[in-house]
Amino acid sequence: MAKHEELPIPIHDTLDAVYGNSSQLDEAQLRFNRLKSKFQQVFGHPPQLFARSPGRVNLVGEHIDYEGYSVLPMAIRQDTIVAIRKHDDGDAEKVLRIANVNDKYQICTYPADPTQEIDLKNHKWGHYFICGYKGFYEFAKSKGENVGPVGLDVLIDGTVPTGSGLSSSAALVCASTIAIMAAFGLNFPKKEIAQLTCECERHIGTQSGGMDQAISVMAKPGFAELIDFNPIRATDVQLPAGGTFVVAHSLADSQKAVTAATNYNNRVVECRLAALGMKPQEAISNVKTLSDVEGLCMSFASTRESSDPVVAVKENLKEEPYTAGEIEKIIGESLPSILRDSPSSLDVLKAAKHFKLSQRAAHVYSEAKRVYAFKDAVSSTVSDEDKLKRLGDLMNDSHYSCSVLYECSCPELEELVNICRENGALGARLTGAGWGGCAVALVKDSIVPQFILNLKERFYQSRIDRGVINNNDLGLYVFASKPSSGAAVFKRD
Ligand code: NG1
Ligand code: MG
Repeated sequence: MAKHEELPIPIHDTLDAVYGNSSQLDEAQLRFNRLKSKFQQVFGHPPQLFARSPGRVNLVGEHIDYEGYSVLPMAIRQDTIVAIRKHDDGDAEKVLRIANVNDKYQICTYPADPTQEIDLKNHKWGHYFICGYKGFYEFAKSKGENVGPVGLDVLIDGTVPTGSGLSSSAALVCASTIAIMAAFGLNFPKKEIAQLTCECERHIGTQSGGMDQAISVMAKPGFAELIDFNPIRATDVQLPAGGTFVVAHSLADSQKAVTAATNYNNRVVECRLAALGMKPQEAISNVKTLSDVEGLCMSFASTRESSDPVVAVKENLKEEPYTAGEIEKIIGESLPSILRDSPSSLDVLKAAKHFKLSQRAAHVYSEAKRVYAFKDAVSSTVSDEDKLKRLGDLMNDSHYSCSVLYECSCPELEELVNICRENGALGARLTGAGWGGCAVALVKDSIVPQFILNLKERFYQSRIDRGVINNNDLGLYVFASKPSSGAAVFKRD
C-alpha cells in the first residue's frame, strides 16, 4: 500500500468523510450551502468545486522547522474552505476575483498573471491566495503541465482565527492551491503539495518553515503527526488517553507578515548567523541551518560531549549579543554579502541592532530534542497518566525556552500560560510563532469543562468587561481540540 504522504489529496462527493456524522456535519452542510449561494450571488454562476484545509496547533517543536528539525503538530477542526470556478480558456477577461464571506475582507482583484510580484509594502488578505496561484503555476511548469493563465472566481470562508498562531495563513494558502489544482483537473502526492505550499507561502515575505502546510495537507483524524523535513514526511502519533489539548487565545494579535523584519525573519537570520558563527570555517559554504551544523559537530567531534550541539553552542558562542561587525570578523565576509540572495534578510539587517546567537541556537537544539522526547514518551510503556505528566513537563520546558531564550512570548501569553498552570494544566505553552496568538494546555479530560470556566473567569472576563471580546464569541477563543483531518476536495452540485 502507498504511504499516506504519497497519496493524492482525497476528492469527496459528500461532506461526511471529513466533517463526521454529528452536529459538526449539520454545521458544515450549512456553511457549504451558504458558500454556494453567496458564490452565485457575487459571481452570477455556481462554483465548480470546493477545497478545504485545516489550521493546526503545534504541540511541541517551535521555531525549529526552518532549521530543518522535526516538529509535532495536530490539525484542528477549524479550516478554510475555498469555492472556485475557472473561467473558460478563451475568455478575454483574465482576472482573479477573490471574495470572502466575511465582510471584513473586501473583494480583491488581481491580474491572472502567475509571474506578478506580490506588493509586500501594501499587505492585503488576498495576497495569500496569490501565493497559492503563483505556486501552482511554478509547480505545474516544473511537472511539464501546459497550463496558461486563466481567470478565476473565488469565494473564501475561513474559521481559523487569524493572527492566532493556529496557521490561518497556511490553511488559506493550502486550500487555495489545492482548489486551483482541482479546478485544472490536477492532483499530486500530498508530500509534494506540502513542499510546494511551504515554498509558495514565502512569497508573502516570511521565511517560514514547512510545518503548517505539511500538517494541513497530511493530517489524519485521531493522530498528531511527527513531521520531518528534507524530505517532508509524516509519522502518526497516537496521543495517550485521558488528556485533552485546550487552545486558548491570548487576544494579542500576532501579525507576522507585518512584523517580519523584527520578529519572525529576525530569528531566522539569527539562526543562520549562529550556524555560521559556530561551525568550522572550512565547511562554511555547506552551512545554512543549525541542523547542518549539528551534522558537522558530529563528524568533527573528538568526544561524545563535544558532539552534543547544546555543548557546542556554549563552547563556540558568547552569551552577549553580537554586533554585525563582530559576526563579520568571525565569518570573514560581510553580512549583506552572505544574505544577498534574500531581500527579507537584508530588511532584518537594517532593522537589527544586535544578534543573540547563543540563546537562539540553544533554544533550537534543546527544542529539537524535546520533540523526540515527546515522541518517545508517547510510545513508552509507562501508564497513560505518567505519559501525560511527561508531555506536560516537556511543554512547560518548551515554553520556558521560547520565552527566555527565543524571546517570542509576550505579556498576555505569559499571563495566560501561568493561569493555565495554576488551574490544573499538566503543561502549557505558547503555540505557533508567538508574539501573541494562542497558548495550548494539556489538561486531564475530567477537568476540561471546569478548566475552561476558570480560564473564562481569570483571563477572559475582564477583557469581556472592557469590550475586547464579546461574551458570545468566547468559544472562538478557547476550545478543546481533537486531532482533525487534513486537506480535501469536494465536488458537488
Ligand atoms: P504560525 O505563526 O503559527 O503561522 C509560524 C511558521 C511555522 C513555524 C512557526 C513557529 C508560517 C507560515 N509558519 O507559524 O513554519 O516556524 O511559526 O514554530 O510562517
Ligand atoms: Mg501563519
